[in-house]
Amino acid sequence: MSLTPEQIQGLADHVLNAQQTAQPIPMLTIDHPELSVAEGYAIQGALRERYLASGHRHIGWKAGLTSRAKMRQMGVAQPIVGFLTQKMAAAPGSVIEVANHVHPRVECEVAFVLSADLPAEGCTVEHVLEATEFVVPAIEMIDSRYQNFKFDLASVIADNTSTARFILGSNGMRLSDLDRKTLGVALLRNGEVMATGASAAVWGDPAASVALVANIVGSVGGRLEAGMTVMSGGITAAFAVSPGDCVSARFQALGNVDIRFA
Ligand code: OOG
Ligand code: MG
Repeated sequence: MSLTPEQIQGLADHVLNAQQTAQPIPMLTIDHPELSVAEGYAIQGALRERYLASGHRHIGWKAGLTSRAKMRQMGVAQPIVGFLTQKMAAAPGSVIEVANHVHPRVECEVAFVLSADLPAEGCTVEHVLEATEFVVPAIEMIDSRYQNFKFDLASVIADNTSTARFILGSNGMRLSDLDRKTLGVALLRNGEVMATGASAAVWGDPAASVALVANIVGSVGGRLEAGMTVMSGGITAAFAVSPGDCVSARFQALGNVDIRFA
């Protein structure tokens, strides 16, 4: 690493300030062109400490950039992980204030709820199938804190992979009752279909994406634990939202999840 521990802490404060004030900042690699993936995760870890110190509970993890649609949209072709806390969750059907965010976008995902810990190394699909209690339909509202929603790999990792809010549907289903690779989904904004997709778009199998998350998290010193929620990654591209918008993700078999914006 080329950054000092003080610089890592300083950059975590810088990103946190952008998140809290909803003011866009240039991506970190403008001032630190050598910023590495490991340093990105070190900044994300320092950011997580700040969240936990202010009353957030760490309740899960998320995959980012696990589908071609997302990689193509963002111009970054490597999967990444971020952390989720209880205060980032929004109830289905509730209202999110756009003004609290920089330039929010929505995407549809399958979320996994774990009943057992996953290995931090060598995690496979079989481990995930065994450890998954149920899956739920989900919407993630991402919000890059970087100007024009433009970033590179290290910068987006430092910004907790654009994590802002997530909405879990109430209809939990066991994986054994689903064909988890061919779940169809339509993402609607104000009744208009913005995108359609199938769950295999996520790393060939959303359970494989969860295994990937376990291994990446393990490589940076964390673990996917029993009781945690894991967002497996956006199936389609993400879409911008404005005040007044209603967004609905309608999944085959899993049902719907809706959120409103003001
Ligand atoms: C990075 C986060 C990506 C996903 O599901 O792929 C993500 C971004 O697109 O801003 O959450
Ligand atoms: Mg996502």
